[in-house]
Amino acid sequence: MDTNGHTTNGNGHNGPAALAIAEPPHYALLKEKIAILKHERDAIILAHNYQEGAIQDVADFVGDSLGLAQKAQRTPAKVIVFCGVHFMAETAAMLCPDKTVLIPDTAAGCSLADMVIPAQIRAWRREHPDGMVVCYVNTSAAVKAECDYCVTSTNGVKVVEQIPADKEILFVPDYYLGSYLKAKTKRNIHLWKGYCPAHAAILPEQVDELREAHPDAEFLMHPECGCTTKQMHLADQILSTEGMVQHVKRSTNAEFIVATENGLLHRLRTQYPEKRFYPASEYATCHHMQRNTLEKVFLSLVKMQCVVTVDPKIAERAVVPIQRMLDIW
Ligand code: CIZ
Repeated sequence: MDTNGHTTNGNGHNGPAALAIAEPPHYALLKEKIAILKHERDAIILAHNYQEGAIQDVADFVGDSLGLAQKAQRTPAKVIVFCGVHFMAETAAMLCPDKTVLIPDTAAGCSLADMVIPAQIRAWRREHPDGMVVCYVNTSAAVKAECDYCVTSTNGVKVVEQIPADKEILFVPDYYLGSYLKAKTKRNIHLWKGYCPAHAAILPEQVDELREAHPDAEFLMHPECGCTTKQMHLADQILSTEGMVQHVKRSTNAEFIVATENGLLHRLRTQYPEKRFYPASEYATCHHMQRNTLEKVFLSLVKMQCVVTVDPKIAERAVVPIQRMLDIW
C-alpha cells in the first residue's frame, strides 16, 4: 500500500511496485534509537527531497539543497547528519565550519557532479578570459572554487539575469538545466554536456502514455530531465523539487505527473495525502541517494562517523559563488 492508502504501485500502471515498498519491521526501533541519539549528540538530521521515505520521516527538515544549506547555517545544533549526496554535505560543511557535518555513506556521490573537473573550467577560462562561469549546485567544492556564481534549479534564472548581458557564460555541468536557463534568459550561454542519469531515465514516450492515461493531471517537470527539449512545450510547469512542493500546495488540481527523482513522491504524498501523484518513470531513482539508509543514519550518530570536510584553501574560494547566489536569492 502506498502512503495515499492506494494499493496500486502508484503510477497507475501494472508493473514493478518499486515505489511502494513496506518498511522493514526493525525500522520502528531504529527510528526510536535515532531520536534518542540525536538528542544526546545535539544533532539535527537534514534530508534531501530525494532520500528514501524512512529517512525523510526521521529528519528535522526535508528540502532541496538550497533549503538544506540555509537550514544548516541557522541551526544551533552542533552536529548535522546530512542525508543527501556528497556535494550537498560539502556545502553545509563550508557554510558551517564550526559544526560537525556527517554523511551516512561517503560513497553517496553524484554522477552529474563528476562530469566536470576543475582543470576543464580553467581551460575554458583561458580561451574566454572575459567569460563568467556559472555552476549548478551539483558540483564538487573544487569545481565551485573555479566558478563565479552557483545556482540551484530554484534560482538559476534569477541569478543568471544578474550577470551583465554582454558577458559570455559557461554553464556546468547539466546540459538540460543550462538549455532551460538559456531559453529563459536569452543569454549567450555555452552548455556543458553533463546529465543526471536518474532524470535521463524519464522518457518522452512514457510521459506521453501517462498524459493520455491521466488527462486531468498536471505535468510537473524538473529542468534536469533529459527529455526537456522534446517535452518542454508540453510541461504545465518546469520546477525544482521545492518548486513542485510549493506548486502542489497552491494548485486546486487533484492529480499530478511528476518528472523528477522518485524520492520526492514520499514528501508530496505525506504533505498532500488527498492528492494523487504519478511518477513519470519508475526508474527515475538516484542510486547515490539510495546509498544512505536508516541503518547508516543510525551508525553515523553512534560512531560519529563519515565526517565531511573541505580543504580550507578550496572552501575559501568555493563559498564565494555560493554566497553570491544566497545574496541574490
Ligand atoms: O537543488 C537540489 O536540491 C536539486 C539537486 C534538485 C532540486 O530541484 O531540488
